[in-house]
Amino acid sequence: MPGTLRALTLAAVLLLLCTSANATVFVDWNKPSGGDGTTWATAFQRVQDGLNAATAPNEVWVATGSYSENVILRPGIGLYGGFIGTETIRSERDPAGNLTTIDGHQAGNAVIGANGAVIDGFTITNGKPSINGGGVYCAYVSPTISNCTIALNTGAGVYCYQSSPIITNCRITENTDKGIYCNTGGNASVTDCLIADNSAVQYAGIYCYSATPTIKRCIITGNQTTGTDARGGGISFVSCTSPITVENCVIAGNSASMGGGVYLSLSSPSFVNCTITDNVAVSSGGNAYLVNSNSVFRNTIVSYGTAPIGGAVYKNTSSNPTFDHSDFWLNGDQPFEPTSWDPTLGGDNRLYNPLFVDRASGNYHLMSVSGCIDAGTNVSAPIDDLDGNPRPQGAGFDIGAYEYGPAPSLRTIVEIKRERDGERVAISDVVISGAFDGFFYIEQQDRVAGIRVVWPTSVPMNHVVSVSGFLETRNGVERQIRADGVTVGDPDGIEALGMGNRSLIGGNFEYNAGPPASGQMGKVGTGPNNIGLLIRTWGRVIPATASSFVIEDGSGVGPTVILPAEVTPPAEGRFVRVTGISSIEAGPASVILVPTSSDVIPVD
Ligand SMILES: [Ca+2]
Repeated sequence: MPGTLRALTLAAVLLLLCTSANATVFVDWNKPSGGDGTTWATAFQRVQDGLNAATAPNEVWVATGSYSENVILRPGIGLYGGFIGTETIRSERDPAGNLTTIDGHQAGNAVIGANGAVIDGFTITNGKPSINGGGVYCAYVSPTISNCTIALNTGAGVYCYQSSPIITNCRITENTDKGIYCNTGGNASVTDCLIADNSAVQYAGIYCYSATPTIKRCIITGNQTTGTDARGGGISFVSCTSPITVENCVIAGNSASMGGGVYLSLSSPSFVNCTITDNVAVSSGGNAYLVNSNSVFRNTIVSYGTAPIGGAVYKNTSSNPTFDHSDFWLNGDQPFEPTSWDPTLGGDNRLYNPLFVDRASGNYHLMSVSGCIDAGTNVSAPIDDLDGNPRPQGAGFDIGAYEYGPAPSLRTIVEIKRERDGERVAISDVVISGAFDGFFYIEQQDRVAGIRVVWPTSVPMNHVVSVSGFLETRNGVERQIRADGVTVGDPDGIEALGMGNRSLIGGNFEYNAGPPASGQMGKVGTGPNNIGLLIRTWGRVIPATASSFVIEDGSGVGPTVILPAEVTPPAEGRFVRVTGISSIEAGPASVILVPTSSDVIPVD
């Protein structure tokens, strides 16, 4: 080979090496076929083509869309979804907004793992393996699976055999044969995941057989077995002999025949700062069922379990579990089996109502008045909680998955309404403008904004108050705070804001339907939003029901006035002055909530 040609060939080889060593590979189903994957414009159409063209440690970026493929990851290569298809740096992507789906189209596992591979930002669905697997299949490999939704696979969400994947910040839901299955060996790490509504003949949510996983900050809920005499609704360990810790987890609302929440056999994992609640067993062990297990349950709430035998815990005679600084509450008529066994004795255990913020909707944070606050031990306690907030707060470690602590201090209700549903908020120095059964309204002293507060205990009208709690949207329309703490201060009044009926509700206030929602829904383009404010209006009475009427002021808009239980509406045609809270029902329909009988006064 002549010298010049040899030099040129060498240069070409070097150029090729440099290109492949640094290049991201692009995939976008919506680009013309025949692309080489080197730019978004010339992207591959298929994920697997992108993976096959990549060289470790290159990354493969995939644009939003649904890819009907059965993807085989490659060692050391990161596969990232959630791109719109124009980004130049990875942090510009938005996996939640730009859904990127690998659809296994019932033709095998949706994804097969590889050592050192990353899959991040995908929805992984519709996998159906011939034997084991489902969404993601790992055998002797340990990929990282992060920021993924692994849902509706026929089979397991993630199946591991002799594998140690890192699974973090994933939603693993509605798979037909377990959420996560760790089979025979491996040290899987499962953190910050939701494992919900998965089913299986038995062992539905997470099932570990002869494996040593670490499970932290997970919510395991709504998983259920479908077989007869089936074991393990939420999380199950069988023949797992090495030390295992389950930490800062909520295990709630799962069901099975035996062990609705937790099933242990020849396994003794430690449960630290967990909330095991509302689990159901058809035959025995509502919250937990132990066979030959010596588990330690520390700083853990065991509540509201349901089973004919052992609503809280069933154990066989060869099991010697320890409950330490844990709380038991309302686990049915026969909480423990055998009945001669009482794990609440010793160990500084409690029999407190944990006072969850909203058990009905699965919000298992503690109210400020819960006895579980500061009642835990610091022994082997975690440094954070399920939300990732630092422990301890206050005088000591709390019992349960959530540590009660100070909420971020927001200055005004206006600022609070800008926050999203689920956010924990706090406000002080506001006035109770209306008190009702099970809820009240607070208003800023400057009368610019008010908001509904859900709180089970009655509070006095016209007092200063401090509130902390979680933002929600009631009936999909009205923002409210589901309070976890309320402190009433000195008396102080607030004047109602007079307005015509047509001004009620007002326009949208920085409204975003979400989820999670933020701002406040209103009417389109009709002035300042006044939902939550104490208002005053006038008009003629049109009877509606025994405890409400419509008030008509000639504007053609008639809000419904809802009266206190003991008050009957004024006679038809009377002209009245009404003082109450501007509220909203689904529709949206304007509603005025009247706190007291003296707030409706005839003026004709
Ligand atoms: Ca504490």
